[in-house]
This record gives sequence, structure tokens and C-alpha cells, in this order.
Amino acid sequence: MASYDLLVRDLKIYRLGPTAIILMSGDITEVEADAIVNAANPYLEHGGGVALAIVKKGGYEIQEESRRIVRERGPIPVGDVAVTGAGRLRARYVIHAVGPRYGEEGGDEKLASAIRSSLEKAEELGLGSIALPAISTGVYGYPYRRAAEIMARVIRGMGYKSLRRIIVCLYSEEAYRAFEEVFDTILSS
Ligand code: AR6
Repeated sequence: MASYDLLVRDLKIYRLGPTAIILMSGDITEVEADAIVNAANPYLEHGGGVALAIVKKGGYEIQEESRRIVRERGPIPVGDVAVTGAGRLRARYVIHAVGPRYGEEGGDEKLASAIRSSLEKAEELGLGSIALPAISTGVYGYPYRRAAEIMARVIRGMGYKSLRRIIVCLYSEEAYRAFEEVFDTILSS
């Protein structure tokens, strides 16, 4: 069980009052949480990265529901989110967060907004747990450290009513180490 070994080796817990911030490495589609966050594009066309993995494992119905949302609402603005069901994933919802491309104007604030909107949506739905990937650090090119700083500040800056577990799931050892270093600084009290 390679992924289980990895999960046990790379796991760290930070505390913000009653809420645990769990940093782990692994495949987010395997994580059990009330909601899983997807790193999406404005058209919710889940063609690569985490998005494709979510549709492959969760089922094509996630892509179909996403298209219905875009037909009704139009493209999702960068920094905003949309919610679908989670198909066969071990989650109730997928929160599709649209991150910026690295280098675009106002990118850092848009990335903060995508993360904040995901957490706020989970609170709005009254969820106890959420799992987030490193939004914008794949196809969209954000450096891990910069994305980690933005995520850590957003997580620290919010108050939580229902959320008790915020799981940050990194796909590579390199990403995990970068997030760990930054989270140690910003989230350890
Ligand atoms: N579990 C956890 N993390 C993953 C997984 C996984 N299964 N797969 C990849 N990652 P990306 P973006 C990491 O490219 O940069 C898509 O085509 C990956 O290593 O998924 O926000 C969308 O449809 C990286 O660190 O998202 C959009 O068009 C991080 O997840 C566009 O890419 C995010 O990588 C969004 O680009």
C-alpha cells in the first residue's frame, strides 16, 4: 500500500483553536472529506491535473454537472468557486475553485480569494471537513512557496464555525516540503 506509507510518512497537523490543519502528501481523490476542492479553470472543463483525476475517479457526471453550471451562470470568475456533487469520490461535494495563472495581474489576491471562497463555501454548507490541493501550482505555474504562503495566511485569517479538519493535500515530495516549511512558520504558534 504505497499511498498509505506515503500518507503516514508525510503528515503534519497544525491547530487553530478547535480546527486542525492537516498537511499530507498523496492523491486528493483518495482523501475522505465532506468536500474536495478542485483546481479548475473558468469553463470548468476538467482536462488535466487534479481536475482530470477527479472526473476520472468520481465519474463523468461531475464534468456534466460542471457544464450545466457554466451554461447557466457563464464562466466562473478567477478567484471564485462553483459546487457540484462528488460522484463516486469519498466526499459529498466537489468545490471547483478557479485559481489564477502565475504572473497575471492581481494573481496573489485572486489565489487568496479562490482559497477563501472554498473555505467559506464549505462553512456555508455546514461541512466539518474539506481537502484542498495546491491550487494554481500545476498547469498555472505558481511556485509552491508563494502558493503556500498565500494559503497559510488565508487559513490563519479566517474564523471557523463548522470546519474542524482542513486537509491540504500535496502531490509531490517537493511540494510537501515547501508547504511544510511555510506552514511551520505561519501556522505554528
Ligand atoms: N492529488 C493532489 N494533487 C494533485 C493531483 C492529485 N491527484 N494531481 C495533480 N496535483 P493543476 P492548476 C497537483 O495543474 O495549476 C487543469 O487542466 C499538481 O502537482 O491540477 O490550478 C484544470 O482543468 C499541482 O501541484 O491545477 C485547469 O485548466 C496542483 O495539484 C488548470 O489545470 C495543481 O495542479 C488549473 O491549473
